[in-house]
Parts: sequence; C-alpha cells; structure tokens
Amino acid sequence: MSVLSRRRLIGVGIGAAAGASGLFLGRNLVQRYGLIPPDGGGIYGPGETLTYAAHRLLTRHSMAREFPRAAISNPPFANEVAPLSRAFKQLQDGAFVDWRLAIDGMVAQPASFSLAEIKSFPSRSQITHLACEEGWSYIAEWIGTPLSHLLEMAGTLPQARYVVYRSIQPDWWDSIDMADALHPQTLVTYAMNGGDLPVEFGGPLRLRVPRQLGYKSVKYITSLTVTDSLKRFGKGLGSASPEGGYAWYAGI
Ligand SMILES: Nc1nc2c(c(=O)[nH]1)N[C@H]1C(S)=C(S)[C@@H](COP(=O)(O)O)O[C@H]1N2
Ligand SMILES: [Mo]
Repeated sequence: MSVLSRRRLIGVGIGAAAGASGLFLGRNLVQRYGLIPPDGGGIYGPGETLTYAAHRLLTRHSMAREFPRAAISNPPFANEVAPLSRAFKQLQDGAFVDWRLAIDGMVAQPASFSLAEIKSFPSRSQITHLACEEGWSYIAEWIGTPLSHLLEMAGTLPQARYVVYRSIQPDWWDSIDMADALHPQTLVTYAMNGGDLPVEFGGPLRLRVPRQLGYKSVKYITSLTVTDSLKRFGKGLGSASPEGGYAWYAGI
C-alpha cells in the first residue's frame, strides 16, 4: 500500500474510532493491534490513543533527525533538577566507579552493569535535538550504547512489550514500548559533545530517547525492567508524567 493511501486509511479509520459512536469499536480494534497507550483511559485517553496509534502505524521505523557538528548548541541548555541525594553524591565522590545499571524482569539473564562495562560495549554517537515540553531546546552530540544491545545481552523474552527505566531520583521513572526500546537511536548515554556526560545533563548515565520529548530522556538511570504490562508500576499509567498531566507517549 502506498504511504498516501495508508495514511488516508489510517486517518479515516482512527478518525472513525475517535468519533463518539465509533469509539467502542475503535477501541477494540486498536487494542487488538496493541495501539492503546498505558494512559489511554480517562478523559484524555482517546486523544492519547489517537496520537500513539497514528505514530506507531506511520512512523514506527523512522529516525530522529541527526545534525552536522556545526549545529551543536553552544552552550547546551541544562534544565534544573531537584537537589541530588547523599547517595548520589557519594557515588559522585567515588568518580561513579560504583554506579550500576540493573536489568531485570522479562529477560533470560538478569544482569547489572558497571559504568566501565557499559563503556566497553559497542557505542554510537549521534547529534540530535532535545526539546522540552516547556518550549526550549538544544542540539548536542550524545554517545552511548544502544539500549537494544543491553536488551539483547540480557535476552529479552518474546512477551516483552515495554521497558521501564528508573532514575536515582525516585520521582523520575518512565517507560517506552519495544519499538522505541529497540530503536537504533535509543541510547544509554555516558558522554556528550566529546566529554563525560556532565551531572547537569544526567551523568553518569542517561537514557536518550530522541524520538520523544525531553522528559522521556531520564537522567541518572539505575535500573531497567522489561515487562509485558505497565499496570503494576506506579499508578499503572506507564510513568509519573500522565499523573502530572503529560502524555506517556511524547513522540515528535
Ligand atoms: N532524573 C531526571 N531526569 C530528567 C529530568 C529531571 O528533573 N530529573 N527533567 C526532564 C525534563 S522535563 C527535560 S525537558 C529534560 C531536560 O534535559 P536537559 O537538562 O539536558 O536540558 O530532562 C528530563 N529528564
Ligand atoms: Mo521538560
């Protein structure tokens, strides 16, 4: 099917699904194809489902734009974070040698990696745009190992549908579906613009999800959990964002 006719079909199909009378039928359909996001219930649910379903049908394999070196913002813009805990500062005092990233859940081989181990894995460098939902943005070079590499090492089970990731800041946790988790541009980053990733920018370890808004790129990550359902995490909406009025899926 050509992209245009597929687009039109999806436009009509999802449009009908969102229409008041078609809502129930539409929900069954999108559910069958796994197109309902975890925050797809409630008043804003149909809107969230529309966005997520349309992106997944049309742009599942698309790439975030990558820029030439000359486009790198100087200086980049670090958004303020809440004061970091004593536990964080202790790790920082030890040059982060004891920082670990655990991976568990629906994997054949749960694991825990040190920073040095992660740095020894295959790496990718990319120059992408980070946009905050509040309106500012910057372009930087990010260096890290693809999340897909860690998932492969741990042996993701076939039932896996999402990866939940947590920060050392307890309020910051989020999740992405497998399309984004396995996407080649989704990186566990430890370096930026050629140097170590600064603490303001999420160092020592940050998940970069360049196909979604900045808040999905969680700083100071400590664990990854592979799961087939987000119901048991927090309030079951996939992250803290929907609890605060932001969409779980923030595709751009
Ligand atoms: N752990 C943690 N991750 C976080 C945040 C935070 O406060 N704590 N802020 C988020 C938000 S809202 C945005 S827009 C980006 C900001 O990234 P920057 O500081 O590199 O500009 O980080 C995201 N990741
Ligand atoms: Mo943000």
